[in-house]
Amino acid sequence: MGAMVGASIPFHRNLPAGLVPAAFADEERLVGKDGLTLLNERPVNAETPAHLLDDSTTPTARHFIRNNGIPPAGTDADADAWTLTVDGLVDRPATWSISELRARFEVVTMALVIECGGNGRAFFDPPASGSQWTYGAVGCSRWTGVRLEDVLAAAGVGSSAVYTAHYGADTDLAGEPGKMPLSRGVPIAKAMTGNVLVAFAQNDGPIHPMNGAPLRLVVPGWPGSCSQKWLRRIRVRDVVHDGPKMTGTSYRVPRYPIEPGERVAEKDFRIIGRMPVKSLITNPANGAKTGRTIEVRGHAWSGDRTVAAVDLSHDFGATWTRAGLDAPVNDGAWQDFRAKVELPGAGYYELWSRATDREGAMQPHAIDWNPRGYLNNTLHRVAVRVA
Ligand SMILES: Nc1nc2c(c(=O)[nH]1)N[C@H]1C(S)=C(S)[C@@H](COP(=O)(O)O)O[C@H]1N2
Ligand SMILES: [Mo]
Repeated sequence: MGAMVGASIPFHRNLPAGLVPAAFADEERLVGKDGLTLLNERPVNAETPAHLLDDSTTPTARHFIRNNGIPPAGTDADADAWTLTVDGLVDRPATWSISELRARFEVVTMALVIECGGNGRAFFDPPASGSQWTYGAVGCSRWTGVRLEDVLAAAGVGSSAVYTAHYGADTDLAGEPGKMPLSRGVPIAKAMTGNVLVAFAQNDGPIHPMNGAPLRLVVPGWPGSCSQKWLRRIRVRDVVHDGPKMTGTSYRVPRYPIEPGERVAEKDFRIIGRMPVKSLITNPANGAKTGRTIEVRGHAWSGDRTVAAVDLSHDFGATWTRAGLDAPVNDGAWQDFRAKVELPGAGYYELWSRATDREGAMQPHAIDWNPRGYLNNTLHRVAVRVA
């Protein structure tokens, strides 16, 4: 509880079991978060302004929050008793505590991008319903945990296995018992990638309660919804998982290009796999008053791929300059870019960033419109004024 309110609680022994500290009522469970913009209160959805994502590693306090239901309460107290069950099409179903996971499997730390499939939805025209994320439903924290690959191998994945199914401890918004707000999964091949983690630490500290403490999946490069928080169970299935938010048009896009606003039959949707190439300018902040010389900084990423180049423009795309781009610190991390930009004189400018990945995929200028507002990877634009 102390971690959640951001201070020790001298009278903690007097706290009645199940009492929700008043701090949460005021701050809508953004305790321990810094500068996030609250989009929805129930469930809590909060994004990070782009300029607060300037660090190479996203601090825990600045990792966005995307909840589909009501998070379990008091998970910090439960951490010792928390277990993960692996069952379904496995030879040796098992239940492990977090300390057993630590002892049994190699513990690794990796910087991994989690981006909500609906990041950028706010810019859809006609609008798409759902949380109106602008740019900040993305983060790249350092996650410590064990590889899902190792966990599944220990359980022995059956030859007819097709998909994983992820279950968390959060509950339905309406409070209906046994009803889950979200349960997604990934193809076995993706689950067996070495950077998919069952994580129990974030940035060398505890996972923030709203980011899935004490145990969560981190599936970099795919929609954030694959990264089940408050993880309790992984079931291996011989069919594509059909849990809440796996079916219908959830996290799905049309199989073919459509016109904005066009209606598409449900059978013509496909499940989103890897996320597209994208970049984010984190310095300067949008709307900043600057001098003529600016250091432009940011990050670029592309699901399951590395980024090959980031180009910047300050003249609405007439000319482009290549930015300096770092290699990812590990597979699944975003890549930092930076460039010195000289603006010719006083006035209004826009800085545009455009990433291109190793396969030649480049960020587009216009949104590839889809009914649910997913995968907006248009280039990032930041306005600056020079006095
Ligand atoms: N149990 C559970 N896991 C979940 C969710 C949820 O509602 N419940 N939301 C998912 C979605 S849609 C996203 S984008 C990521 C966001 O992770 P974060 O809140 O740690 O940023 O968590 C995913 N994992
Ligand atoms: Mo999401």
